[in-house]
Amino acid sequence: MGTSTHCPYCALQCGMTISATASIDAAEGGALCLKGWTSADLLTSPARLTTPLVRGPTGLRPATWDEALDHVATGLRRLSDRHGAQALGIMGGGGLTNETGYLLGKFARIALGTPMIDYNGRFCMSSAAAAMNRAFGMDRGLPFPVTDLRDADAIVLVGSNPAETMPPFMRHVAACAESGGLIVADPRVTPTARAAALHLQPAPGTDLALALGVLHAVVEGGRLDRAYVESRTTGFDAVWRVASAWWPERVERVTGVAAADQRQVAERLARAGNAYILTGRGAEQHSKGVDTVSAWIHVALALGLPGRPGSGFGCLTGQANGQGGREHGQKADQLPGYRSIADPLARAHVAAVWGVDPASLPGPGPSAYELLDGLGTPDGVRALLVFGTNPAVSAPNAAHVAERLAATDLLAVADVVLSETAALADVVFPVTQWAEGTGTVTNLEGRVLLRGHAVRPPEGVRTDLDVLHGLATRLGQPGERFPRSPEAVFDELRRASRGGKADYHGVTYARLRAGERLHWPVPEPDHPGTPRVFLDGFAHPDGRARFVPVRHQPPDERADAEYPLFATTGRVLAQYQSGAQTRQVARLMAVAGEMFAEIHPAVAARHGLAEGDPVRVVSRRGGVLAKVRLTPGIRPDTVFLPFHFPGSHRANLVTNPALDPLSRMPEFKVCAVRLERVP
Ligand SMILES: Nc1nc2c(c(=O)[nH]1)N[C@H]1C(S)=C(S)[C@@H](COP(=O)(O)OP(=O)(O)OC[C@H]3O[C@@H](n4cnc5c(=O)[nH]c(N)nc54)[C@H](O)[C@@H]3O)O[C@H]1N2
Ligand SMILES: Nc1nc2c(c(=O)[nH]1)N[C@H]1C(S)=C(S)[C@@H](COP(=O)(O)OP(=O)(O)OC[C@H]3O[C@@H](n4cnc5c(=O)[nH]c(N)nc54)[C@H](O)[C@@H]3O)O[C@H]1N2
Ligand SMILES: [Mo]
Repeated sequence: MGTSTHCPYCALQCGMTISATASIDAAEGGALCLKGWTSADLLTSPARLTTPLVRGPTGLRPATWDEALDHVATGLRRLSDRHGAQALGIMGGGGLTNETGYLLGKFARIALGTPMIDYNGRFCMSSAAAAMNRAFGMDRGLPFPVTDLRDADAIVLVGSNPAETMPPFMRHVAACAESGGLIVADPRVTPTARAAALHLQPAPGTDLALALGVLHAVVEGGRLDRAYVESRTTGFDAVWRVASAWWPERVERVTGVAAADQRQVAERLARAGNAYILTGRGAEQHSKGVDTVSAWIHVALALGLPGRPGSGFGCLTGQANGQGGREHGQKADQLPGYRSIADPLARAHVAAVWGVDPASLPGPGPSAYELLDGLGTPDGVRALLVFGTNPAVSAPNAAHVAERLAATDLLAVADVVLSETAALADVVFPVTQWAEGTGTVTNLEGRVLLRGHAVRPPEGVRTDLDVLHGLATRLGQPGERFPRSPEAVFDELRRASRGGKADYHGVTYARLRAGERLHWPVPEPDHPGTPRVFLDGFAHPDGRARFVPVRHQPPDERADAEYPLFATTGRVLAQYQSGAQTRQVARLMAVAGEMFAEIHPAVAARHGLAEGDPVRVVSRRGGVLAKVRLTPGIRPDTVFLPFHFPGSHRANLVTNPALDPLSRMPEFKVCAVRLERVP
């Protein structure tokens, strides 16, 4: 017998049981991927932090909890007195529980009094979220249960590689793939693309044009669902004015995707009884990520898919709590319940729950990259608290970001291991990880899960909530405002989210413990939850979905004689994110222990590069060292870099921090590079 919990990694949140010896079994008759099976290795890893660390003359040294908390609280007070509260900032993460994310937002706004808080979801779901909000009036990554996909006749995956990034998800699309209904758009032949009947290989950063071509083909083929467009949407004409000029042959010249294939996509979606379009980071992590997602939403709307049982549009959320992490206030512009911090009614509601004057709440702050870029500058943040993210590796333009992190007057990091960011810190708080604590996460379909406390944490570590409580009380806050009990925090979150879009008021630990499957919104404790939103109407006041005209634009950086190739970045199965956790797991390092660059054999030959050779991939910002991996399945103009490795192997040494104007998402997925041989 073991204790049941959920995997620490992706947004699928597979159930598992852990035995006393920290071995793992899959729960719910499910499967687990390699990362899931080996996740307990980290619970007992020697890399685990168990003592607070404070920087002294010779580097980080062990300290007591009181010393570490006093040091940070004193520094926060001093810097706030001297430079104002906006000199204090927080970076949070979408892997944190709802409780921690909620309390981080509250801590920033009322214990620090600063608008300077954002989180790593800015680098993840922000473009998807902005586009879903714009089109549907609400952002729930999958507006339907993931199991609905099992009955799909056609699924288009745009820039998503779930065979590596959510392996158990492939079970839900297996039937569709077997019957020839899976379509994948990716510049590489990924394991996901191999399962597809039709693989489109667009040039990086051209997915918006591709969507315009498919929309054109839908209309040209007489497949527009006029009744749906008229009764359930607004704005189609303005969108068609743009798309009418993007006939598939023109789109082929921009994207490299054959006009016939674009027409195939339109035809297969239109002919399918049940059809879905889903986007991943490949389409979204661009300086025009929001418009790109919008363009694909338009294809779905033209075919009448969203809000129809058995069909739909969705974005595949990434992190364990990537959905809940973007709902309860650790985002710069947000208050709990997916409320806007600029909305007077929202401010009044949340201020009442917090027992403060609404006028005392700061307004919206800068986005993650802007916050990091400003660290240590006269108007920027001088004291940064980091919870659940490792931006020294995962932020774009990483050499610059690491420099800015080092330029702070005070950097405090709460983590489970000495991440590359923690290694730069003045104070490190060793905290509990997933199975060692209790808390809720909200999975990719908007279902709230209680992650049980399954194993005892090592001596010396505390929870994220303990750290916030310790700091808040030292800053003069009443202790009961920052509870240490996850259930107490959740009960407050329920009230704070009440009446908001992401309404958790009816979710209770008792219901979750009893095994109820609750998808938000859940307005009241007797409400059964909402597995499928949008069936009766969209979340805009008029109940309609909105077409918003969007235009194709080339990537922020063009290829030229000096930088003739495009680099794109992403993931491999056996590593997770910045690798802070998975690089500690020997069984994963044995599979994917080394930085590589996927390069087309013809391009490699032109550069005199062979399999396994060291290569420097160089952009206008810097170069990354990697081993050549000859990859016939990648576009010859494209080089693929995984971003899981540290130091000189960081893919983010080359990435472009050009930001989407709406979502402030950086252009992780395309920048201009050249290859240099390494003697
Ligand atoms: N093993 C593993 N699993 C993970 C994670 C992990 O780090 N490792 N991270 C989790 C998180 S937080 C996230 S967000 C998800 C991400 O999950 P995915 O979105 O599936 O992951 P990525 O590898 O970032 O990108 C997907 C694909 O986009 C392609 N791509 C690159 N540029 C473009 C482009 O311009 N257009 C198109 N159409 N495709 C492009 C890449 O080749 C890649 O195969 O995975 C989650 N699961
Ligand atoms: N080039 C490139 N860069 C990317 C991307 C890309 O596709 N390409 N993808 C982006 C995306 S989608 C994402 S989501 C980000 C992810 O990048 P990061 O935010 O850096 O993600 P992680 O490596 O998961 O970092 C989480 C940190 O929190 C720690 N941790 C784990 N559990 C806990 C906990 O309970 N409490 C606390 N306090 N800490 C904990 C982990 O040890 C780790 O150090 O990277 C982004 N960066
Ligand atoms: Mo992500």
